[in-house]
Amino acid sequence: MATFKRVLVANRGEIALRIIRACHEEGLEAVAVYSEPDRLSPHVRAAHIAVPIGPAPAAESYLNGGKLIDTAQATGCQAIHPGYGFLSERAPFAEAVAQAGLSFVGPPAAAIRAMGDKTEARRRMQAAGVPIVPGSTRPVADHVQARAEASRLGYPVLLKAAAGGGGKGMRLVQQDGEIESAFQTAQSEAVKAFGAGELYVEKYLERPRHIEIQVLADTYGRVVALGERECSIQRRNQKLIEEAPSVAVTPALRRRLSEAATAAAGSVGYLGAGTIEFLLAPSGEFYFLEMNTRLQVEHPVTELVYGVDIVREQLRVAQGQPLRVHAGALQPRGHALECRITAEDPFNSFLPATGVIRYLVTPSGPGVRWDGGIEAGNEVTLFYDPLLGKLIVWGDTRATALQRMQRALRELVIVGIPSSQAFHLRVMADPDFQRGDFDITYLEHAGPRLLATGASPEVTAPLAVVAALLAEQQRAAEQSPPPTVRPPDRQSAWTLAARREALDR
Ligand code: MV4
Repeated sequence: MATFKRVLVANRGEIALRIIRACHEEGLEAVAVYSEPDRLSPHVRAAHIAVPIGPAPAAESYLNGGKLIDTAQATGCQAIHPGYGFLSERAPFAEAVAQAGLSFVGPPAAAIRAMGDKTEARRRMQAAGVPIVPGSTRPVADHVQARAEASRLGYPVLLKAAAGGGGKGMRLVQQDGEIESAFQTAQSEAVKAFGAGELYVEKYLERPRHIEIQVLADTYGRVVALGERECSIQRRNQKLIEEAPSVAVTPALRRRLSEAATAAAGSVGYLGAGTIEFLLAPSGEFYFLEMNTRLQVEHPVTELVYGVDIVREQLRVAQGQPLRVHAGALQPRGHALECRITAEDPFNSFLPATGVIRYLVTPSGPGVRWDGGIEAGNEVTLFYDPLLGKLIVWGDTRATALQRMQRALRELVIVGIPSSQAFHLRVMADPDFQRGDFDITYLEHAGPRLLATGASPEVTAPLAVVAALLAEQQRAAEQSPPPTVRPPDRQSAWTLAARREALDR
């Protein structure tokens, strides 16, 4: 398998920048792509070459597979890294990349396909000896079959879309009388969302935790598990806070989860980085939920406690190199927490916010990592997900990490649009969260209590406001240009030469 010289990063925001940095550390050049509103984004300037790919709507830019493949070929790339979201879990795209003579930095298309079909995934897991949630392993044909399955399992049950995932098209059914109408609703939702109406039935687990296992697999037959991430702190299927390790996972349970996860990945011929999601019941039993066949948003907490650069490992595996992870050394060290800082107003039902970032101070110092994709002058629109950046901390213990996260959250200054920052501070100060006493229903229950006092000056501290005003005034007084560099509008030979020169110096 050939080694790469140049990789096209088919994504935007923080993950594009994260991948470009990994490319540089691996000695590879990166090609960025950007839509019109992203022309001033940091990922554009971080790359060796940046290519405009279209207007704001993702369908005309970051989801345009043909254009991305053409761009990779035109710029002399050997590979495409899809990041997360967008084209990352589309088997036809992975196939088209290979067809074009390029490497896809991700699993084989067959593995994406097997895990994307949720009932096929359940059958495969069952065959591999991985525990699955009790329920059907084939789609049910109609509400009559669904009812038969439900009475076998006992209520409550969940109707799930076979083509679904991530909670879309899911319906909770509490009793027999509700199943016919629930079936119709779930089916039409599934058709709308995925273009396929097949549904299956699962026993509904009450108050579980969401635990996922990071795996890495190489072309030499090695599959390793990098422990768990605790992802129970979520709201409407959007994770807000993740951590590693989980307070609910003992070393013995970690071994069992890891064994199940490596069996799962091995059984579909997985390659690169992937994540097996489990529900951990209060009883201590765990069940396979689904596999995410991509790099995940929350990968950094695993990196910090295992000392592994997951994106560099992806790039190694894609070049046919062996994993640099040593099984004997796979012990979690210390504790990591991640807060997703989103452009959403927690005091207004988490309404997505838009506007221009006027002033930004990102946290740093001991044990702090900021994986961001925006800077002052950038505009936040509704075209893409609301993630502004991830604040990740490491500490020798969970208590240290919690203190450090609070310190780092107080250092963060975002002026121009509301963000989830203040909400994170309240979660960090919550006794239930501090004790580790939570499950997937935590925010549903604790959210209202945490938000009861309304917006307060805890983050809109007077000093930060003054700093922002001073910076604005100074800029105006000096008539200086805004602190952004204009990206190349066109890829002229001059632009490309200048970029290469700058790198060679
Ligand atoms: C479940 C469940 C309870 N029982 N399945 C939500 C997202 C999708 N990946 C699967 N989900 C769930 N499936 C059974 N049989 C509860 C959820 C669930 C959930 C899972 C993980 C993290 C957050 C969640 C929030 C609500 C529901």
